[in-house]
This record gives sequence, structure tokens and C-alpha cells, in this order.
Amino acid sequence: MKIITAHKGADFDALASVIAASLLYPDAVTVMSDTMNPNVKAFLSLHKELFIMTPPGDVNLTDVKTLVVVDTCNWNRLDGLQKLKDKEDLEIVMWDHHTGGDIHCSWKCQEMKGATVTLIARSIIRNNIPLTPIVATLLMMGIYEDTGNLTFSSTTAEDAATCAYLLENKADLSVLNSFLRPAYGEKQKNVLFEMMGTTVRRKIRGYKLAFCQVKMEGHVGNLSVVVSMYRDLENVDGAFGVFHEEKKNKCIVIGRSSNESLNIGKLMSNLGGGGHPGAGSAMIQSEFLNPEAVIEMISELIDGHQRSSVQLSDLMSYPVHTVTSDMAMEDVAKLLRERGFSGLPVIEEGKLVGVISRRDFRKMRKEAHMKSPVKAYMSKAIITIDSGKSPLEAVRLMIKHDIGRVPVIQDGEIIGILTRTDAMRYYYNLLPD
Ligand SMILES: [Mn+2]
Repeated sequence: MKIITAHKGADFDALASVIAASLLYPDAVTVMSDTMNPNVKAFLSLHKELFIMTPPGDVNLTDVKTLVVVDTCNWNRLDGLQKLKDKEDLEIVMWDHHTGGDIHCSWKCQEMKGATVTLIARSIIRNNIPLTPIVATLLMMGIYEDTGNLTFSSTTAEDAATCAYLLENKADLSVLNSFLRPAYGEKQKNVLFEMMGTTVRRKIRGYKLAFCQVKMEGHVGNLSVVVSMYRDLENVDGAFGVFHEEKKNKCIVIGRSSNESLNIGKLMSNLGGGGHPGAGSAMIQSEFLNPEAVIEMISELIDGHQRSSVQLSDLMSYPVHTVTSDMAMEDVAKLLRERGFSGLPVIEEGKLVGVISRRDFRKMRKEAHMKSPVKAYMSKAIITIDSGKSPLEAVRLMIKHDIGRVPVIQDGEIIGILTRTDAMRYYYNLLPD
């Protein structure tokens, strides 16, 4: 007997991977435990006749000769199948987009893709296995859910190409939308309102952050969706919900960020959890739990994490070329042209008094004005940034004041200049090692 299974608490990638694998292994029985995400459950109950799932309890494990495991590489993520771990002569085949794991297999396809479905779809496409529109839709839901509609940084070109293939095979976007749309009900609404009421806003290393804490009794599903909405409503770079279940001495921390440099997954792994750059969670269990302390802990982690990451001084250009305020415009023009600068800080008696940029030359009406000193045309609004601030803050300043460069100041002196190009390098991770 051959069985296909995925991790417990199945999401759409897990379900879609099981169904996709069943096309590759048509003689296999699809096994799935009852613990699955609410929207996956809703989809399955509507498509019961099409996708038949056998509960792990109904499988006679001694008969299992081949185990096909998808979307996980860890035994403890499998429900009710632990006994297979020690079974001799068991052939194990694995398809997964996570790394590591303790499931040793005879054959595996384990690659970092946005979704496991993408890996299995590769085989389906190669072998020209026909897809019904419903299966194409389900496969696409798997990719969309695990890649945040192809927006997470874990998304690969192959994930997107697979979506294109699935659309060609009549994947239905409106069905996809109605099932992927998160369940948001009365319970979630009440939690969201409570979150808004306990919000503490902080600014750490330039990130606008919102923290909240809510006492929980009993299970409330889809908290991660609520935290996403909370982040949107608070309009912050990062939002954290600390959900305290006093009776069980545990806190669930869920974080969401809209800024890739604020890596929630990394933060959460410091708290014993995990996730990806945009979203993550952790569970903290202790007798002496205090939600305030948890919030402090996250704040400190963000502060520390940022200190160890990219600094303004890593990005800025230096030494800084400057011009003096009485320099003639024609000389400045020559300097800009020769050095390829788009602008320069202007100094008077060692002090920064303005910035001259190519744009300022447009203010000149006559050729004779080229003899005028730079101070007549420079922009006197001096926007600078302290060297201790984060690159994000520098970028905010540039956008706010519509300027292309910000002098970096340390102890009252210019130590460098951050240009738009430097900022772009930061955003596109093109920093030299
Ligand atoms: Mn997955």
C-alpha cells in the first residue's frame, strides 16, 4: 500500500501538494488528519466527493510499503503516522520546500521554492498530466497562500510560471479568492477591537511599531489574519499581538511587518518560533508570563537586531565632496559633470549651509548667471541625518523632502552622504560582502 500525506494543520499548500502528488502516484491513498486550517476545511467539505481523504486512524500501518510525504520534512509534523518511523523496508518519498528535517527518505525533491506545489507541478507539467480546472485552481491556491499571492520574498520565478500554467489550465481566480479570503467573524472582530484599545506605539531604529496584548480564553482561529488587519489599520512598519492565555500559562506572539528589513521570522526564532520576513509567530510558555515583559523583549530584539544589521555608515558614500558657498555656478557645473555627481553639499566656514543639485541649475535664466556664486541658487533647506539612525529613516527623509541625498552627520560634522543610489543598493541587497 502506498500513502500520500502532508503535515497536520494543513494549509492550502499541503492539501494541494497531496492532490498534485496523487496525480503522480495514482495508486496511492491520500491520508490527511482532521486538523486543518478552517478555509482548507471549508474547501474540502464542498469538494468532498472529488478529493477523498482517509484519516490516519483508518490506515493499517503494517500494510504501508511506500510513504509519500509532502510539504514537510519532519516526523513530528505528521499526525498519527509516527509508528512508521521505525518501520523497516518502508520506502519514503518526499516533496518539500522547507530545509533540513528528520525524515530520511529513499528519494526526495527538496528545494527552496515559494510552495511545495510548485515542485510537484514541475513533474505534472513535464509528463503532460492533464489537470481539471478544479485541480488547477486548488494547486494555484497552494502557491498563492504560501507566497502571499506571489509577494513574499521566498517566491521564485518557477512559482509564478507555474501559476501561469495553471491559469492556462483554467484555474478559477474567483473560486480561489473566495476560499483564500480569510475567515473573519465576530470573534475576530472583538479581538481586533481589544487589540486597538491596548495599543502601545513605539519607534525603534526608525521603525514605526505597534504592540498590543489581549487576554484570551479558549481558541480564536485566524489570529494571524487579525494581526495583519491590525497592522494595516495602525499603518505601522511592524505590528505585534501578544495573546495571553493565563490559564495555560502561555503567550502566543504574532508579528507582521510591511518592511522586509524588519525580519519577523528572525525575530520570532529568537523567541523560539519562526516564520518568514513578513510574518511569524512564537509561543512562549512560562508560569511567570507577563505580556508587558514579552513586549519589552520584542522591542529589545528589534533594537539589537537592527544594530547588528546594515548601518548608515555601511551604505553612505565618503569622503564627501563639498563646494564652498562662493564658488561660481560654472565651476560647480564642471565639477558635477566631471565627477558624475548629481549634487553636492555647500560649506561656509566649515559649516554646512546648503545643497546644490543639478535641478537647481534650472532656476538660472541667463548665461551670465553661471558666474554667480552657488549660494544664490543652492537649496538652503538642509536636511541631514544623524549617523546613528537607520537607513530606513534616511529613505523616509528623502521621500518626505523629495531630495536625492542626505548628508550624514556625526558630532556636528559631515562624515558621509547617503544618495538615492546608496539607498537603492540597500533595498535591493546589492551590498558588497
Ligand atoms: Mn508549504
